Amino acid sequence: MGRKKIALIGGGQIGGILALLVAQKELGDAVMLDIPDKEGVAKGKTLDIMEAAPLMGVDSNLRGTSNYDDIAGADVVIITAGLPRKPGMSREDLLDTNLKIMSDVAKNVKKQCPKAFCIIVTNPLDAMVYAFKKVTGFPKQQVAGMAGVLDTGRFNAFVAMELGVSASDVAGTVLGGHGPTMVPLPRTCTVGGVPLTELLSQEQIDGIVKRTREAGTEIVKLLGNGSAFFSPAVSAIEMAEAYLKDKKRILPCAAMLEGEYGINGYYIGVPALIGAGGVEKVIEIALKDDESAALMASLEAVKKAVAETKL
Ligand code: A3D
Repeated sequence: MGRKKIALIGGGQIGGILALLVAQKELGDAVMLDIPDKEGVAKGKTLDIMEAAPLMGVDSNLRGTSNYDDIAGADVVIITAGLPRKPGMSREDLLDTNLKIMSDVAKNVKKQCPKAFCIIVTNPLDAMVYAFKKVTGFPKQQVAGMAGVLDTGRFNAFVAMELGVSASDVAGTVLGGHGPTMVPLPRTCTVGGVPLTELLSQEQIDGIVKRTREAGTEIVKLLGNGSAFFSPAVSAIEMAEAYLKDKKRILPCAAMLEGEYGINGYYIGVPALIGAGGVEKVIEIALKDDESAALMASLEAVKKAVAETKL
């Protein structure tokens, strides 16, 4: 049994961190693919990491390319190809440009690695993962969007900061579309087994929910150019690792729903069981009326973006 092969489509800010994490965690060998104009960047970043491998004590071969033949037979494909936001832009402002890119990527991935577990990161997330699934025609288990892991990570980080405890002990969940309508669920969040609602006031919780919804925008404003890249890369790697190691992790991610949560035919953020079968199962949480209403409102935002793809 050889090493696993991980294709990284897009060698920008997130792509670079993904490559470093693949090597550091020895998940397999990585091929970073970018457009011909950026082939040098893909080759440069991967060579740079190869040269760090002996220092990190890890064995992973990485290379850069602009030729899709080089990703043939990949076990996992992580797609970050596309434009990121600039200050003042919504994720939906990226739709037209990124849809063209996503359609092209999807056709090539279908041809080169029809069995790969595919993780979409490109924004607007819920519409891009929908488009990728439509264009490839891959089974729903094989295609997931990365957003919930990150949105939940952000929520958990803010809770940990507020309480002064380890973020590892915070277990929150965020549902819904990846945007300002997302639905953090403080009611189900626990900290070391204690319900969050017993540890923080409603006002503090409301503040954390609001900050979580706007967390991506907060980073876009601070950076001034481009969007978050460390945490999105870590989040996508969690999903890839759950698949490659058959970990059966329950990770919030954009999954294709067929009746779960009363939603049919859309990708939206829900807790999903990820193992060797890809998205093996969607976990349903019994929602309170207000939570359910918030999820439906988020679905409307997702539907609007999906309608714009005309797929
Ligand atoms: P960036 O650093 O610009 O990298 C994108 C890369 O994609 C560039 O190197 C481009 O050259 C490359 N690219 C463009 N077209 C193609 C193509 N046809 N084939 C292959 N590569 C191509 O952006 P980034 O890495 O910061 O962000 C990538 C995407 O992730 C953006 O759409 C962001 O909005 C999105 N993003 C999503 C989240 C989520 O939580 C869902 C978080 C942060 C960023």
